[in-house]
Amino acid sequence: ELRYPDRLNCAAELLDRTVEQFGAGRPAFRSPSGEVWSYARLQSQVDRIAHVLTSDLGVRPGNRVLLRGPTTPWLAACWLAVLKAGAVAVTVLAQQRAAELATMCEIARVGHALCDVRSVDDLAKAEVPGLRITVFGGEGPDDLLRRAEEKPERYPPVATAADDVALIAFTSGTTGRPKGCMHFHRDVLAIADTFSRHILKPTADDVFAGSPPLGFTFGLGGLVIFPLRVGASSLLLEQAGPKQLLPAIAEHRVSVLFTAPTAYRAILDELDAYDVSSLRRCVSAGENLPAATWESWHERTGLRLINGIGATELLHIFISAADEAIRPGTTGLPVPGWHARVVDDSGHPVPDGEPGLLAVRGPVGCRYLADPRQRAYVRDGWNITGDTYVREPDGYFRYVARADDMIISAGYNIAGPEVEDALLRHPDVLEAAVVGQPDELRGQIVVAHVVLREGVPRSEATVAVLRDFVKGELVPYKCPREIAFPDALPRTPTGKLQRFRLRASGSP
Ligand code: 3SK
Repeated sequence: ELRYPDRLNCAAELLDRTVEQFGAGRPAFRSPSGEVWSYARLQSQVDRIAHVLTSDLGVRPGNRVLLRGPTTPWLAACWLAVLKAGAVAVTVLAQQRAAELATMCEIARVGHALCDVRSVDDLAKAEVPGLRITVFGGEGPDDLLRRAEEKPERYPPVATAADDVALIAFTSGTTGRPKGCMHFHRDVLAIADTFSRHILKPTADDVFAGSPPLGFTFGLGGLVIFPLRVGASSLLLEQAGPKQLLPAIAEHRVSVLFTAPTAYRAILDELDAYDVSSLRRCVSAGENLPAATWESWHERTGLRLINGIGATELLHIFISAADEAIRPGTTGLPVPGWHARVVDDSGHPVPDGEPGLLAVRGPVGCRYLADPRQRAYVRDGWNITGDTYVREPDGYFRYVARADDMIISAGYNIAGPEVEDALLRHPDVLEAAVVGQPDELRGQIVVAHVVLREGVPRSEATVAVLRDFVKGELVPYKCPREIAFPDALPRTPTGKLQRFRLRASGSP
């Protein structure tokens, strides 16, 4: 069981405690330009920003401060400064637009915002009553960083309680009004002391990098919290699409990589042109990892992809596996410190081998801010994540589908991800999404939306080839009746597939 002192400031632990333990001279953040921030530089920048917050801007412990901008050391420094000052960091994505930002500010009752100058337009357009926006990275005399230069180098952290709220992270899932999830100071350390410590097992020599932004807790954990907890360094990439990741890995000798299954698949094509021999841990989360992608990655790199399921509600990953315990086609086992089971609609465990709802409990729990959906998410102390899973007799958890994404066709239950995995085994397929479409006769029919590799014709002949291929992999009733060939699949800014958009788009 994890034990933390009653008084705990997680930013002070991640920074000051790490410096005490590993020294101030080691690299903390790197940027693609080659700039390196040592822990000493990070510490003084964070402390100076904390002074600006409290003495110039009047931020008080418990105040909510919105953070917005591309992934840079400055954004990470602002996040640490807000927490050190005892305030609450409200993290949002740089892609979120004025209307969404206004809703989130209203839900979280945000009074201050620290915003990269390049992301300020939409925030200003949101016209949030009473919001005080402070820009960083600009030329103006009031720029946060200019003010910080004049402040003392040391800031004594506010002695927050371990269960004071440290951050509010928003999830909109794949649809609906955003929900603000509150997480405590102790939760921030708990994700490092469970998933990272037991699955990643990082050392101070590791170099972390990846694509999820810091406004998504997958990225916040993987690119800031986990490396700082062990005195390692993190390469913060503003542009982190498949095209930027490979050269960055090669140039900066990245050893721990965080990205989504589709990115692993996309970078496979370019892999031969780069030296990725520095990689030792590759984490896939945010979406289901198809076994076909795991196998191709293993074949080409010799590395065993670490699959994981996480949730903004629970801050980070709670089921996963490491090294030889990894079993392709499954997510893994509850991370040490976490418990998981599969239950029916009334919360009773279902037998192993049968599908049901995933229920988890552990050191972090879901706490929606003023939202009645809390009652549906937390039942009898278990967090119901909304995923359908099977627990195998040996205790491994296998993903089936999002609970509301199961396809029921002519009385058969069909999981879209299983059909997607079959499609992805075909060499012409880059991405696949399989959904149910209403049908008078069968209730629903299986429809596949397939992004083809460059040069493959979008023809009836390709439809026939893919249908035949799936019939060779799965029982025929799972074979898509219809196949569409879009240019790309609709995704949320965090990379999650928006199946509801595909369902709404109708038959191809
Ligand atoms: O939402 C997710 O899928 C997720 C995955 C890993 C870590 C954190 C999150 C929120």
